[in-house]
Amino acid sequence: GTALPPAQKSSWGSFLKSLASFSGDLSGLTAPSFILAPFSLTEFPSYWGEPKDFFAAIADGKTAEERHLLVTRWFLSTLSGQFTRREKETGSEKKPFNPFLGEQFLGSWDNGELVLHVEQVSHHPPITAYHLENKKKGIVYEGNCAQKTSFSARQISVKQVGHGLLRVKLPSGETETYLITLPKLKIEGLWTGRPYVELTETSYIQASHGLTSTIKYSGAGWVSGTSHSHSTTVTSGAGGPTLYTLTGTWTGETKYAKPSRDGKEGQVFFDASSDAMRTRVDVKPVEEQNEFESRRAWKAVADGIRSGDYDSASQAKSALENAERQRRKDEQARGETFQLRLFDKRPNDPEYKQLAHALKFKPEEEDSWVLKTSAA
Ligand code: 0T9
Repeated sequence: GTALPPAQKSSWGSFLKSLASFSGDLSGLTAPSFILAPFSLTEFPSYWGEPKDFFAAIADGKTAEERHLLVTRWFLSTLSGQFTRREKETGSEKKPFNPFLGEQFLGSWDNGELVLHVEQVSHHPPITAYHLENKKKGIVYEGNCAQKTSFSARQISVKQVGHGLLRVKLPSGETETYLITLPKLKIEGLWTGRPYVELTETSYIQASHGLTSTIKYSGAGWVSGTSHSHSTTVTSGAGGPTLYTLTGTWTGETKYAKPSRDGKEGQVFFDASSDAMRTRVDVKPVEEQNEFESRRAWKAVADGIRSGDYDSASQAKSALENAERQRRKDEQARGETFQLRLFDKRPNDPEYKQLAHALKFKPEEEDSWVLKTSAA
């Protein structure tokens, strides 16, 4: 990374110092202005929909095994957008807005063939719920995510708390479900003022038909020595015999390695390097959005950041946050609690628990959020 301009060096230095005393929730952190992104965390679930053709193709798999490989391909193909987009576009990871309770992000692809609903379902701790649906193909991906952050000497470690459930409606009328767990991430490059994300440890895809994908992440300085690497195995059940091994990088090529049940060793499984495989979400112009939609609610803050007018950005941000605090106070005074508009909480989700149980490593959280039928 290149050196920071002198004007930013001291603010970055004191920012790093303030990080050391933080743990748990980075969302409330005040970051130097040059590291601020002009958009909210509620926009991030759109990365799941960007490889829209891979998402749609899941329904074309003729067997459970084919569909499992297609779900795995789609999952891996979202990672490059999720974790390298900001760095690619601006030279470093950026700090997004901390969404307000009930904030929405609504979008679509291909004139409504693929539709995304996002709602901030909790503010403390921040939890985002999303629902991505291709009705024609009978595919729904619904999930939630939160982050637990810890700071060590050289890096920030972020544990993604949450999970997704992908459902495919088969021609037989049956529904196949895939539990998707989320990787841990490290934010590196802090000392040079150019933070970027690397993924670590393991995430899983557990299907109701019994197949399991185990995705092991590694980066530069690890065994493979290449950043953004992964090695993925498809086994029949967690710990069962390996049917496929897929290796490569999630920003470039992934190939079938040995074993490969269908004899495709050496062939390309998918290639993430082309931007053409990921399509940006369509969002209504701000003037046509409802008052809870992210880009409308945050417009003044985003405009300030984009134009470099950080004073007006920070004023607009305070105004928004004060109004939110006042709303909560008013609700409390009336003896009300905030009602979600798009999602219903499903505490202790039995479907999630059943699939999570099939994994040796059992994720902790068990709540899901389900899109209200009135919103779908
Ligand atoms: C869900 C994703 C998540 C959100 C972001 C950690 C992070 C907020 C959460 C996990 C998406 O599906 C995938 C991608 C990137 C994650 C972000 C990377 C990041 O740095 C931020 C945190 C909160 C910060 O902004 C810290 C400030 C940092 C830019 C410099 C120290």
